[in-house]
Amino acid sequence: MAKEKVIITCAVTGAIHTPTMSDHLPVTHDEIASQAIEAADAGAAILHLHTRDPDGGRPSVEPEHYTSMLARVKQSTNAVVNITTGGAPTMLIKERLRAAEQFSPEMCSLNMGSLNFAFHPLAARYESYKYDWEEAYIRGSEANIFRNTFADIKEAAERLAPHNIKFEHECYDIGHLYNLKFCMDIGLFKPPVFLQFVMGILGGIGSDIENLVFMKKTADKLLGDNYRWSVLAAGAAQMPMATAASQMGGNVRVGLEDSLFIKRGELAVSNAQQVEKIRRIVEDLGSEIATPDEAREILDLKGGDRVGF
Ligand code: KMH
Ligand code: ZN
Repeated sequence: MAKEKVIITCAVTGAIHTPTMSDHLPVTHDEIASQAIEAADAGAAILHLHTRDPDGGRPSVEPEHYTSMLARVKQSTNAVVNITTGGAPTMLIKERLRAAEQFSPEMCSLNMGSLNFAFHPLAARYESYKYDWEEAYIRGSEANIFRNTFADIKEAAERLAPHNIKFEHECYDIGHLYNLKFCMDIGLFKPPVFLQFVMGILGGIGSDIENLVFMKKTADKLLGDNYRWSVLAAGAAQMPMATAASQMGGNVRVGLEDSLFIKRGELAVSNAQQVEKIRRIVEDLGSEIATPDEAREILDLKGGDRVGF
């Protein structure tokens, strides 16, 4: 069988990092759109998008905070838009689904279990903050439960079913693969499903090759041929784990949502820089990257002409 092309997802801005942590983190809707478009131009077939309150950069799930950037992204790229339903670990599913419901994208994320989603150790790196909400947000993550119960997952599946959206099933630990299998068995999701193995979040599975192999083997055991997969690793493991995934038949996710760095001790200047780097690695190692239309075919997506924005 011919080797399938590697799909690069870029997660442009998200809930872990705050404006203090990097001046290159896009915060306003114009900045998010511009970086998303550059990332697509660099080779990202899928753009995983969160939004922020442009006034201060707090993570937001307000549909009105998506409108202008979705319009710009659609006008300027053919990339697949994937809207988060994770929002931030402080938010509940009811509000987290509103943007996906309103804009009916080709894809959206879906978190496959509850966990302690924590990033409070980052507070030790900063003495002052740009905005008054940031320190409490980071330190408060020590008490976060990122709630994704079976009832929440069912609510997402049922509310979004009319939209024919393909989920990026985010699995932060082995148990989440079993949760997905259970949900497939009761008819919430039809194969082939798309899995994102999320590694290195404090509260989830650690980033190493043994764990990646274990996740892949468990997914094989539970799902057989009925899935495609990708890896995102938070922080320093982002590129190493993406490289490994690309060599194991998987796909990759990079972006400032999950790591602010381009290499040890050096901040990435943009999302596109991370996309360029993983693209270079993948191509140097003999694989090809998928265009957005090839990603649509591989993942059986509804098409960019059937979205609601
Ligand atoms: N940044 C990831 C570790 C979501 O958007 O649904 C978590 C995430 C969740 O991507
Ligand atoms: Zn996300």
